[in-house]
Amino acid sequence: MTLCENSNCVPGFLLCLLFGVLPRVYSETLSLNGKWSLSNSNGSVLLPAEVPGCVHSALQKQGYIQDPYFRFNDVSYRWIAFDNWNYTTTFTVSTQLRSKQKVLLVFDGVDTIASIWLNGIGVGETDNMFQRYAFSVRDVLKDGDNVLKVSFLSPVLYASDQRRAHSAYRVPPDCPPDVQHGECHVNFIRKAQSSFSWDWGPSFPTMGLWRGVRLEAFDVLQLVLLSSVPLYSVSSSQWRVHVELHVDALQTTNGTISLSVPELESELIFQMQFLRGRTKKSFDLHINTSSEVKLWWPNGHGEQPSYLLTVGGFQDGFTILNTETKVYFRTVELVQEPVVGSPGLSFYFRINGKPIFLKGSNWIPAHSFQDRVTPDVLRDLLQSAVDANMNALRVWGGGVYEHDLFYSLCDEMGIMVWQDFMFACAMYPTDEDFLQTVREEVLHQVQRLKSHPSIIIWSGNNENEAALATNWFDIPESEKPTYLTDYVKLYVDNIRGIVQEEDQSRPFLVSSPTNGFESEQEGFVAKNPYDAHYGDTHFYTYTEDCLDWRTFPRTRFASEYGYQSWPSFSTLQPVSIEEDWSYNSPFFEHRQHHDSGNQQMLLQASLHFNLPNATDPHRRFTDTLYITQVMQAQCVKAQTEFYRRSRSEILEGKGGTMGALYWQLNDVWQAPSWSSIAFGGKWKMLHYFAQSFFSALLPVSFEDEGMLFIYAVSDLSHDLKLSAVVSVYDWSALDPVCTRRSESLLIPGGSAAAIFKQRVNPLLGGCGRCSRLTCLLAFHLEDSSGQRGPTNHHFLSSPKDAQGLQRPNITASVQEDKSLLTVTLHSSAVAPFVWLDVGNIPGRFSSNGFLMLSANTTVSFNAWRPTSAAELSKALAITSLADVY
Ligand code: BMA
Repeated sequence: MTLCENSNCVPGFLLCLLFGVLPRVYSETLSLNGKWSLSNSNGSVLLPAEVPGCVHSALQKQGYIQDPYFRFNDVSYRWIAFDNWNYTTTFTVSTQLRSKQKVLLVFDGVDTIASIWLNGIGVGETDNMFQRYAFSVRDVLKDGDNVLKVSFLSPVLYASDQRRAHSAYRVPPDCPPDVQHGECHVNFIRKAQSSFSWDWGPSFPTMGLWRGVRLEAFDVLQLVLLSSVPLYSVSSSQWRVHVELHVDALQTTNGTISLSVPELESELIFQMQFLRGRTKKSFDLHINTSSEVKLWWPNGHGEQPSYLLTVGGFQDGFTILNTETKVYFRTVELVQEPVVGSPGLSFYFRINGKPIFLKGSNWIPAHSFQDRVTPDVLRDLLQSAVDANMNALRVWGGGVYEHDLFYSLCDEMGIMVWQDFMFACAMYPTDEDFLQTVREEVLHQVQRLKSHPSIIIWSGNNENEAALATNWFDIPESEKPTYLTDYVKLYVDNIRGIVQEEDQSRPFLVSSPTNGFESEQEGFVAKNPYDAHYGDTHFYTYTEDCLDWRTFPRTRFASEYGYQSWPSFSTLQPVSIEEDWSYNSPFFEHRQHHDSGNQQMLLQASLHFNLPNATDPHRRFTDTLYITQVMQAQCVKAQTEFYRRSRSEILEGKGGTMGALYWQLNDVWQAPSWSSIAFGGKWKMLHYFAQSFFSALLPVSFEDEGMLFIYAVSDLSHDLKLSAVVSVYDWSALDPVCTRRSESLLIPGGSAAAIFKQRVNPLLGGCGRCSRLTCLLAFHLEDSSGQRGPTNHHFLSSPKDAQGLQRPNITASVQEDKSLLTVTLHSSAVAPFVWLDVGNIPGRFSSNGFLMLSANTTVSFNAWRPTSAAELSKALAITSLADVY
C-alpha cells in the first residue's frame, strides 16, 4: 500500500523520528578472502594461495613456476590445467554469526568446475565462471575450526568430456588453429572463451576463486540485490526510477519502505509485505516534474552527473533495510529506420535524443589471470581511452563480464559500453543443462549491470551469426537447420527472452556483426551479415593497401577493423632473452597467434615504407618493431577517417556511418596484436594517433581520381564557420612552399562535409617546383579565432618514394620545471613519424609519432611514477622514418 508519493509527504528522516527507528544488527558478514592452501590431485604440490586468485598465480608466487608469460612458458605450463586442484581454508565463526537464522556461503566468482565441501559435507557445485553462487550452510557450521574445501576439475578435461558426451552431432570448432598453441572444446564450458587461446592471446585455462568468498548471516531478511534504472516517458515528459529489490525473507515480514532521491525532492513511502523466501519487488519512483534532471552524457558531449538514491526499510521501530546507490539519467535508442536513397536501414545510437557517433575500440581481458587486473590497471586503461577522445568501448564476447569497478569508471568517465554476452566465434550446445547454466548467468549479469548508464546495448554473441551464414566450420548444407535451430534457441529464445524481461531500458542485438532488423527478418541469420546497408560490420584485410579508402566498406557502423603491430622492445624485454630479439626468431614465431601475421605486417608496411635494413642486428630489430607500429597507426587512421567522413553521406545506398570501434584497445600479454595499448599500459603509436583521429573536430583528406578533398568532420553540438588551410611542404625543407585557404563554410554540429576541393596537379603546379614525389601536404581547420582541431597531413606518394626525405638528426633536451617534464626537439629536416621512447619508464607523452614540420617542437611527459629529467634523458631514444632506412 502506498502511504504517499513524491516530496509533498513525510520525508524519510522525519519518518525515522516519528517511528523512533533504530538500527539493529540483523546481518553479519565474514570474509573468507585471504590465505588458503592449495594442492594438486595427488598431493605432490602443496602451497599457500591467495583468494581471490588462481592456481597459476599461486604457483608463481610460491616459486613453483616462473612468470607464465616468459618466453614459451604458456606451452611449458600446459600441465597445470590438466590437473585437478583443491583450495582449502580453515576458519572459525563467532557465536553471534552462528546464532543467525540463515547463513549463506557466497562466491562472487568460481572458475569454473568445482564441488564445495564444508566440514566434509558437500554443500554445492559450480559449472559457470560467470555466475554468483550462494549455498545455505548454517547447519553445517560448527564451533571451533571449520574446514572449507573447493575441489576444481581440470577445465580442459571437463570440456573434452562434455564434447564426448554430446554424441548426437558436432559443435564446432573442435580445436583452435595450431598456431595458437591452445586447448580444444572451450565452447563446452562456461568460462572465458579466450582462456583456451586466441589469435592475440595465450592458452591459460585458469582455475580458482577469482572473486570474493564470504559468509553472510542474517535474521529476518536480507537485501540480495538492488537495481535502479531510470526510464523516461515521452508522453508525460517525466522520469521515473524503476527500482528492484531482491530480498530473502526468513518469515513473512511487513515493513515500511522508503525510496528517495533527495536532490530531486522525490520520495516514495509505503507499506510492504515480503513473503517468506526470495522475492523481487519492483517500484517506480516518479521524479517531480518541477525538478530539473541533469542528464548523463557520453565523453565529449557533456557531463556525467549522478544522484543518490536512498532505500530504507523499517519494521517495528527497527531498520531492516538501509542502503544507497548512484542513479544517472539518460535515454538510449538504437535507430534502425529507412534511409533516403538507400535500400537498407540506418544503424545509430541516440543518447538523450541526440544522434552520437561512437568513437572507440574493443576491450579484451586485461590479463589471463584476472586476479592481476587491479583497480589501477582498469583505471589506467579507461583513462587512456578517454585521453584518446574515445566515447565507447565494446566489451567483446570472448572474455569476461568485467568487474563492477570497470562499469562504475565507465559511468564516471562517460564511456558508452557495448556489452556482448560471452559467446564468440563458435557454435554452442543447447542441451538443457547448458541452457540452464546460461540462463542463470544471463540473469545474474543483467541484474548486476543494468543500473549502469554506461551500458547502452546488450549483444548476444561475437560473430556467431556470421560464422553460420558464411559457414566457417564447413557444416554440410543438410545439417545447417540443426545449427540454425540451436542458434535461435540460445540467443533469441533464451538470452534475448531473459534480457528483455529484465531490462527494457536499452536495446538488444542478437550478434555482431549483424544486419539487425534485417537479420531478424531472415530468421536471425542473414544471408550476408556483413551487408553494409544494415547493422554493423567487422572488416579485416591484410593484403590490400590499407591506405586506399576504396577497400573499406561504407558501413552504417564499424564495430571491428584493425591491423596488427608488435609492442615496443621495453614491453617484450622482460619476457624474452637476447636470442629472441630478432624478427625471425622462434620466440617471434611462437608469440604470433595469427596465421602469417608477422609476414602480413611487413608486407603491408612495405607497400609504403622501406623496411629497416640497419647493419646492426639489434637496431634492425627495434626498427622493425617501430615500422610495424607506424604501419598499424597509418592503416587504422586511414580507415577511421574514412568512417568519420562518411557520417553525412549516402553513396550508392551506403554510408551514414555512425560508429568506428577499432579492434582492439588493450592486450592480454606481451605479443603482436591489433591493440593500441601494449600490455603494461604503454601507448603504441596508434593510440597517440587515436587522440587526433578521434578529436571532436577533424580535417580529413582523401583523393578521388586526382581530385583532393578535405572534409571537416564535427562531433560538436554547435555549428562552426570554418575554412581549411592547406600548406604544401617540400620533403627537403622546413618551411611551407605555399599555402592555400578555402572559402569558409558553415559546418553544422554533428556532420561531415567537403570544405576543400582541388585537383592535385594544378595545386602543385601553382606551388614552385613541387611534384607528388617531392612534396607533401599539411592542413588544418580555422575559424575567426584561429586553428580548431589538430593538424593533419596528406602524402602525395608513398613515403618510400619520397624524394628529398633526409635523416633529420633530431636532438633533444629534457627539462624539469616543478613536476612538469618536457622534451624540446630540434630537427634539421621534415621528419615523419617521430617516435620518442623512454624504455620502461612508465608514462606517456603529450604527443608522439608525429610529423615534425618545424625546427623546434616541445612535448611533455606525464610520468606514472616519480622520475627525473636526468633519468628521462638517459632513457630517451628518438626514431623517425628516415632513421630506419
Ligand atoms: C575478430 C574478433 C576477435 C579476433 C579479431 C582479430 O574476429 O572478434 O575474435 O581476435 O577479429 O582476428
